[in-house]
Amino acid sequence: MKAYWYDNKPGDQRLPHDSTRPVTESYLATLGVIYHHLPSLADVDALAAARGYKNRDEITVSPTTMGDAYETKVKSFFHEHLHEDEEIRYIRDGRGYFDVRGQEDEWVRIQLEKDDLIILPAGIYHRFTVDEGDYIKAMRLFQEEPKWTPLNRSEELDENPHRVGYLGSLGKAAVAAV
Ligand code: KMT
Ligand code: NI
Repeated sequence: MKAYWYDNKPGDQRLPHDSTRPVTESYLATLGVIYHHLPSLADVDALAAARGYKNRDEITVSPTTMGDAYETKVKSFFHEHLHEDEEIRYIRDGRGYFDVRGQEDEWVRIQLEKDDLIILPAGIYHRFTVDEGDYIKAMRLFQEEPKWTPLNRSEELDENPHRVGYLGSLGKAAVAAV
């Protein structure tokens, strides 16, 4: 895992976009983003059990497995969105970037590779992309049935209770007074 401020420069989403300003794991924790390096699947099983996660699947994002749908998929993962549940991903192979919004709404880029596990809290705005290797295999963990509704960022969504609750957990004023 390596985290840094996104450079906001034009160019393909799969490029590193590394501003060379690092972001620490403890800063990520202030956003509610939890990272673990877990070389043993038994540790993932334990984490899943502790958090009440009963189900999982595996997705391979690559031109080989996705064919013509690949480029469209890669672009759709990169639309800024949130979920009403937390998102857990455990990387099995390849590499990718999860971008999350920092305290001041700037992008933080988190590079993940094999044995990296990330937990994104409900309500955090984020997006995902493969890197220039065009290949990642990831385990997706679910509490119940697979439920992946991405809610795209909008002013209306800023009022969503999960979004408001998330901002409240950061200790910021969630909704401006009218
Ligand atoms: C997500 O949440 O954007 C995905 O599931 C992308 C593939 S998992 C690395
Ligand atoms: Ni997501």
